[in-house]
Amino acid sequence: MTVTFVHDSPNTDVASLKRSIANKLVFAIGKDPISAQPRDWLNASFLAVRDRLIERWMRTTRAQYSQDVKRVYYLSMEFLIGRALTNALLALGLYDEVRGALDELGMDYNELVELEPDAALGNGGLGRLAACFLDSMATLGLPGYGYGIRYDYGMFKQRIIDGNQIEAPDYWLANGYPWEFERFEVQYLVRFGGHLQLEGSRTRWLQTQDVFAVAHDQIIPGYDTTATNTLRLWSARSSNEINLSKFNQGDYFAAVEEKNLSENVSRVLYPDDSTYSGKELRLRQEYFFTSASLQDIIRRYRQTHENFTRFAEKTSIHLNDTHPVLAIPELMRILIDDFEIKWDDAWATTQKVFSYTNHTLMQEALETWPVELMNRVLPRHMKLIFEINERFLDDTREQHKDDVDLIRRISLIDESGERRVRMAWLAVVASHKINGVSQLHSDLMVQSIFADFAKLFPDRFCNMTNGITPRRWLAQANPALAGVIDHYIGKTWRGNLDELAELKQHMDFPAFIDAVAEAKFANKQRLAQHIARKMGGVVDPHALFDVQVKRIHEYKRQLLNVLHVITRYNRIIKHPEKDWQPRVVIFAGKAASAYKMAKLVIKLINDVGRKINNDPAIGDKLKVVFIPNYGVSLAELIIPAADLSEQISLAGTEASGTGNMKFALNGALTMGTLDGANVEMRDHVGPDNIFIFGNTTEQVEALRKKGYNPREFYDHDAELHEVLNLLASGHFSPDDPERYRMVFDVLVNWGDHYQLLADYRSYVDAQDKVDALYRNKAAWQRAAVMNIAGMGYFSSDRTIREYAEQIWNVQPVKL
Ligand code: HBZ
Repeated sequence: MTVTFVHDSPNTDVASLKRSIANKLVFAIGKDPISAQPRDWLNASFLAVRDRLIERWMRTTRAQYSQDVKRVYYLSMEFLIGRALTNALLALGLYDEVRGALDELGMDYNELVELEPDAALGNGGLGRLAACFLDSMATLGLPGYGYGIRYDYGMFKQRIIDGNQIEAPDYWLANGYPWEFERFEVQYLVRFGGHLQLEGSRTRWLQTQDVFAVAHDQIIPGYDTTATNTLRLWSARSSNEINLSKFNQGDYFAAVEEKNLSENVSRVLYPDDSTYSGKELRLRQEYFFTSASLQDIIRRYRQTHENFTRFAEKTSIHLNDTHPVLAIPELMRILIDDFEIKWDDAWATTQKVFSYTNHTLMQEALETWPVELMNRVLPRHMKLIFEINERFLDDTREQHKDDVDLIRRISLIDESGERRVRMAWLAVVASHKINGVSQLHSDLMVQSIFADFAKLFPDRFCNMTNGITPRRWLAQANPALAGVIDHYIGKTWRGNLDELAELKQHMDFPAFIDAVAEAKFANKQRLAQHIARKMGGVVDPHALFDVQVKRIHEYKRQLLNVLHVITRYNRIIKHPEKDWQPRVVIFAGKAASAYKMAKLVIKLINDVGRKINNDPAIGDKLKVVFIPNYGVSLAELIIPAADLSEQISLAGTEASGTGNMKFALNGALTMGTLDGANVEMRDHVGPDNIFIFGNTTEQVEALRKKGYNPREFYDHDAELHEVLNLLASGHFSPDDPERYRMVFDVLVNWGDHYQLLADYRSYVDAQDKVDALYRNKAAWQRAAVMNIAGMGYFSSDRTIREYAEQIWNVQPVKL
């Protein structure tokens, strides 16, 4: 039977859209326009827009099936999507029309979009990268699926009270989320615990505690294409609604509690971005979504294939960091236990299917799970990992006789203390490709954490420099600048960011340079208004906006930025008569809730800000602002308004950074170390258009080797000495003079692990150069344009093309 379907109102003119939105309001939401609230209108708009994506979505899916395409599955614990409406409208080319329709309905688009929840199912760079990748896969027409967890509570909301970070839950689903389709019929049983029983050569996994994973789909529109992809997120549903025996025994609460407990697995995002949490619930989350995803992937494959001989040819599964690594033993389990495939065949398939991205070299971020915990929660998987390890070590022993030290180092099981499974090692052993996220990071990766493996499997390691989607990070976030660019080089840069290089041809036209400067100023006014409205502070948009927004972490060195701020403050106090370049130093970012030092840094920024902002001797020459609750939507507001972008991590610690790219694309100049992707950005924007300072990775390493003594810098740099003493004296914390004693100790007495004092002088000198250049408006604007024009390479479309060609071997679907 063929069913034909045609949308009642496929047209996309203002009048048709107006009718659609009104119809949705009445017939889908059930609200009388007379009493409808703005949120109802927003949801009605959502539904009207969604309708116009569905046909494309279905056509894409049908084409994928009929062409028997190879699919790529991006498994990620985090997707930091942000708001969806504007993005969808730009993808469909309906932005102006829907704005116009809402306008005629008496609704203000800008006010409505503020009501959309900011889907924050991620911590930071890793989660946002996944969201940019979804956008690029759809835009390139690649058959790509995102798989993750539909957390009830996303990244916590941050409030600043008395300068302290206070966390509040982010119940982003409170008002419903019309962008998703709940698929009650797509659910899989995910099992935990239990025990194993051998039946001949077969292993049975029995008496498990089970939970259902229920699919929730979001449409991922491609830009300027009918290709449309899916993000499938899993939500936990109790397998036995309530425990009937307990219920019958009269223990109603215990019965309901059990149901709640099993559903906890998709309750909340772990808000740590750099140290992994060894909690059992986290392990359960990891298995919950990888198991459901694997079952779904296999079900889809089996709809068109009878056996697994072509599985690897048709399937790529990408592991976004080690969080989904349990997918490896899960695939082995399904192939061996459920389909009775022989070990060697199952393993060959597994190795062809998986690839893995590493996002950090930091030891404390590398996941290891205790064998004891694994045995208890996932006994079958633990057994499979032991067997994978045994075979791998046997193979290696054959080639590297007697190197017991090597075997100890590369074993999937760390035996040095409590036995633990090394998840990154498992990812490396089972994947055909392993990539870092910038050239520097990929180089360091094979020299440091994966050095042994790089010798064993040199062909597996590669680099995929990160990128960002130009749709959200220029077209959507910065319509003012996007409009100027459109005027000079046309609109197609959205799909081909390399075209931005054409802007260089207009460099000598003052009208162009002025228009770029005017867009920047308008964005600064927009941000100044936000600061005034939300925080009551007044900042002058004519001042230089110096911005550091990202997670708060010692390696990112927000504290070095504060040392510069205090330096500047001291200088102004000493010479108030000088003609200082006014600056507004802006910070934003969340600290992991258990990270004491990061929280102290937030407090410090706020304390320093209070002191400086209220000092009449300082006036407008220097302001310090901490904007609360950083996230995707705030980034869209802040980044276009920046003149200077602070990317000042200790060389060798930031794998790539992606904020750095967003700022430069929006015309900010970078103040950066030679770390992560900053290195490649320097090559693309030109060394004269970026402020590079500080030690290189080699120098950092050399200093560490020879025995770094921060006190030498404290003793020999008078200005630094004064800054640190002022900090320790309680000058910024008269209510608690000892508050920053520890900060002083960390830097001067306890080894200054991230070498702030070693880079201080070169940082402050580079900041002086910033002031000098900013005074020369023409020269600054030229450099800003060189940044915009040089950023084509950092489109996530380029990154995804590289993944598709070099790792996944997938082609676009033909539409
Ligand atoms: O991934 C970041 C890197 O720090 C950054 O340099 C890079 O640009 C970005 C994208 O490749 N890493 C993270 O954001 N990591 C996490 O968010 C994280 C989350 C949970 C964890 C560990 C790390 O358990």
